[in-house]
Amino acid sequence: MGTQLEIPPSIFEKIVNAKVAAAMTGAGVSAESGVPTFRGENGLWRNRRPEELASMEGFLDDPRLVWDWYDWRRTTIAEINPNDGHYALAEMETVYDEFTLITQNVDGLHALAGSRDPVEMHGNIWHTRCMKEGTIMENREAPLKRIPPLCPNCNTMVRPHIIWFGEELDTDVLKRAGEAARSSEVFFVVGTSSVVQPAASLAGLAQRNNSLVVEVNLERTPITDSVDLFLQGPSGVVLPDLLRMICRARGFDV
Ligand code: BJW
Repeated sequence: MGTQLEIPPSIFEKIVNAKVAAAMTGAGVSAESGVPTFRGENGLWRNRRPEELASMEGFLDDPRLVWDWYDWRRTTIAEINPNDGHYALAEMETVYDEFTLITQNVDGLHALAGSRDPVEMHGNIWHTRCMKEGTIMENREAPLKRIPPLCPNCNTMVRPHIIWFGEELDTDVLKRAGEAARSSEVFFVVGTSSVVQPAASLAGLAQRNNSLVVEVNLERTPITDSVDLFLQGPSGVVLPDLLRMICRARGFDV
């Protein structure tokens, strides 16, 4: 059992009565499962910043190093499970008439927790893309037998099917995320530092379209001053508490 969150009644009423909601998550939601965040204390890898590793320049400069980083992350993620925050977000799909889960995370944990069709803005760590043919394939080998891995069709090196810095996001993915933010009555922003664009702009987009924006984070972020409600704490505790409160107010079994 968690604690009762302090939420002003007028805001809670909107959260409870909304029919259409969406959530945008970042690395913080997976932190309690054991996935390191990007910009926290353990955000560096071999003294390199994520920006140096997650870019085409970094990859072309040293594909083996970048693949080593992804192999380490894949091997870590393969061993871990979703946490209560992921499960609470999956449950939100049964609470609201429409609920879209948008994530910047590439770890696939939302789908594992039961979110039906997460909008993965930055791709998925279990997908590779051939550098020559552009073929996208699922590859769950962890650790990889060969680094860098090769395309089974043409033997060319593959890259992680992930959006790196300076790369355009997939148009359809961006459209889905934008529509979900625009049409939401409540927009939850969970466990993200809200510094990476265009994901960081979705909260503002939702707010300009009269959505109530609720941020859940351990710390304040650049958007905290402009959100309607800031719930400070670990998402694995805050989200189940919030879900319980919403369900109680709606008369659902909890
Ligand atoms: C907890 C918690 C707990 C911890 N409970 N909370 C406009 C202005 C300026 C720059 C740009 C701009 N538009 C585009 C750019 C450039 C760039 C960008 O945004 N740069 C900024 C850094 C300034 N964006 C891009 O390049 C994007 N492409 C693009 O826009 O194309 C068009 C274009 C190109 C060039 C110029 C202009 C336009 C692509 C961005 C791709 C990001 N890719 C990455 C890495 C690849 C994925 C991978 O390998 O995994 O995605 S970067 C990295 O950051 C990763 C993440 O998805 C992303 C966001 O990080 P996130 O999730 O917020 O994690 P953290 O670590 O930062 O924060 C964790 C948070 O959780 C913290 O707040 C903690 O407090 C909290 N927390 N534990 C709750 N238990």
